[in-house]
Amino acid sequence: MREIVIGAAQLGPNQKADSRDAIVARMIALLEDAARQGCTLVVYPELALTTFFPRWYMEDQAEVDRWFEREMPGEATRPLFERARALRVAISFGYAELTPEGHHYNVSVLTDRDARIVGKYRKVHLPGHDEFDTERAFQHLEKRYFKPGDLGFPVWRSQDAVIGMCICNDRRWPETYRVMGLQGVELVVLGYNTPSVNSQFSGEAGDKRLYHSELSMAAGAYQNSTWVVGVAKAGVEDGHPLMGGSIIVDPNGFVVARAKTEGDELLVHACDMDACNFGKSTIFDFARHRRVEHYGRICSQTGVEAPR
Ligand code: CDT
Repeated sequence: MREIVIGAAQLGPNQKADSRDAIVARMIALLEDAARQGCTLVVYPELALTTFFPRWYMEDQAEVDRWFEREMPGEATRPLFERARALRVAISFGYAELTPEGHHYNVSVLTDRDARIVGKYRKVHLPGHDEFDTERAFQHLEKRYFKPGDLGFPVWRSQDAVIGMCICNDRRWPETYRVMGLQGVELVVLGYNTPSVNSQFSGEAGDKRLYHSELSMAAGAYQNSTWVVGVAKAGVEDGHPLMGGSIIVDPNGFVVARAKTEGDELLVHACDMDACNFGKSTIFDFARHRRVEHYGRICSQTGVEAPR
């Protein structure tokens, strides 16, 4: 048995006016609770340190840059890293990264139990648009503020498991999980900020949004025989509702823990990495069953080419 007790630390809303310090204090409170319950890994949402600022159209780059971190840990996040090191709990969380070269990414990091960063992931699938869209009920400007990630979907061996990360919209794409699956991933951790309604279709709300989120993560888990931990930032943020629905999914695709609220909430589950072995050696034994000679389109084509 290779067990990791994992805490999925859903965050309630972060308002525009909330300081990084106040948000980090909430993250530390969840960390302390997780440590008391025996967790050795705590997963937080995408852009955990701020409001989901891509909902706001900004033209002034200085205004944009104040949502970004230039170093990690930085001044505001150092207390989180210090507490995690003292408690010997690894953490993974998302934030906006501004590199020394001036590039902007939507990223997440994974630490070991000594609070050393062992992995960084930069979001590959950026949803939304890059100019103000008058057709939408609200904006989703990730394509304006971030570059697509340039690190692929790496995995890392930590806590005797193979761990990978992705971020929010990535969870809807089977390619995300399969690229990690091909590296033997046993645990995918991810955070998300998903509006409760579709900005382009007011008829799509609530249950349907939650269903698609869960469906995507459960399918990714089952088809790659991996644990998936998906953690929301939820609740009404700056007047805009974000859905909750944080879940922990086992390698058979079953949800073993699910958030009940849209606030700060910790889900805890003891995840046995050896539970991945059966699926990986039978129905999803990639080496025996995959037929790459028929998969060429997946890497050579983006849009649909339908017959005339
Ligand atoms: N943050 C993020 O990626 N959210 C998207 C919303 C897509 S609507 C443009 C998601 O897939 O949940």
